[in-house]
Amino acid sequence: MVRKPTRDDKFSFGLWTVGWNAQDQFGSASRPWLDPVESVHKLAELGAAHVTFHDDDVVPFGSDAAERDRILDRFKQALSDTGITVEMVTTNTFSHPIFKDGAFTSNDRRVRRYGLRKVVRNVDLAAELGASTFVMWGGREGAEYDSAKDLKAAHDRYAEGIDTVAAYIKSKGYDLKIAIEPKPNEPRGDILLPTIGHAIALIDRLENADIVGLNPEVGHEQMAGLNYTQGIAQALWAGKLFHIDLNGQKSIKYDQDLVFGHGDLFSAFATVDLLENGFPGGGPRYDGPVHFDYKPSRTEDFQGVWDSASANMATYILLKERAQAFRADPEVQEALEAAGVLELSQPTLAEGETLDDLLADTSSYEDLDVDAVAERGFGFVRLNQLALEHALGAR
Ligand code: ASC
Ligand code: MN
Ligand code: MN
Ligand code: MN
Repeated sequence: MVRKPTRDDKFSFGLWTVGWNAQDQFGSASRPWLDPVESVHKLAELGAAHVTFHDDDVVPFGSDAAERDRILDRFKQALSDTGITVEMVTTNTFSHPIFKDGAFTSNDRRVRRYGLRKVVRNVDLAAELGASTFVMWGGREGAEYDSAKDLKAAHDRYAEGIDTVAAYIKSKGYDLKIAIEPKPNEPRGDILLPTIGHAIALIDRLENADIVGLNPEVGHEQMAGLNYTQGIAQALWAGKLFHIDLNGQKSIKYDQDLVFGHGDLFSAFATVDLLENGFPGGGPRYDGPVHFDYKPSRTEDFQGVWDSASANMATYILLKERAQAFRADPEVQEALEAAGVLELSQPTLAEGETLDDLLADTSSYEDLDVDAVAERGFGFVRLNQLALEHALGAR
């Protein structure tokens, strides 16, 4: 039996996830789009605490001001009726054909100016609804052909766009942070800021870097063959893990957007262990919402949609319980110790010690019995097996 989710779990869902009509490259919709109001009510019933959305998920692209107000009033009513809150808002700068060559980095300056206006308008909505994070997924910021872009100018324009929005947030005094979501490819052949590391490097060069961080998605890192836990660890270390998109992916292929844990389950265990228990030696922690960005498979009817929403939460709860048991197990603590995992927190140079001191320390080099040191077994396999047995509930 899995414990039922509560608001304290801080589970959050994109309205484009459960609401998706399951249209793909090769086939038409297998379900109708869901009314966001219905999704809010159903997610509340299932135990979620928050929802997130792209502007166009709630207000159809091209709606006039009166229609927009009417739709938003009805949406806000659903929020107040259920107690569901909006923790993150993002902008759709990828669906309409105007964005076919990107928004902030389109070669067409008219598109860049339009895209910036669309994003800024949505920042106001995010602030109005009390969101704390504003995600930017540049799905169309990229190219299929290397000759299609001046890549230096593309990075200049990307940085200009993000910095302009960040400056706007500050000028308005909004309590809002921007979180960039990397993805290596799809829908573009190659997308700019393909991984967490690329995004961190760009953020570092921004004028308003202090309010810009990351929203890494499990599957997007795994599409690049990377380790998600290691990626979010670096983001945490850099003070940049502002938000997360949890889902499932089976290796390097198209963006599968499976239920969390339905891809690489053991990697998901490591992710939850880090999110819930932090680094073994302490350090920065993630305490934001647990946000799922997945897609209920095209094979599913509405029962399947809600089953899949619940599955994300159930899997997270199970992994959290297993990860807590893992860390609490004295045998694991002993194995962590034996493996040197806790030793890594010790600075390589002692406090006050200089490199000159190290150079003068013959015990660290000249007199070191390197063969004896090389004999140490780290016991990582035993530790990993303990993790696996905890993950499987065998301990
Ligand atoms: C987002 C986001 C994604 C994409 C995708 C749209 O805002 O985080 O991964 O849009 O879900 O289908
Ligand atoms: Mn995805
Ligand atoms: Mn995402
Ligand atoms: Mn997605």
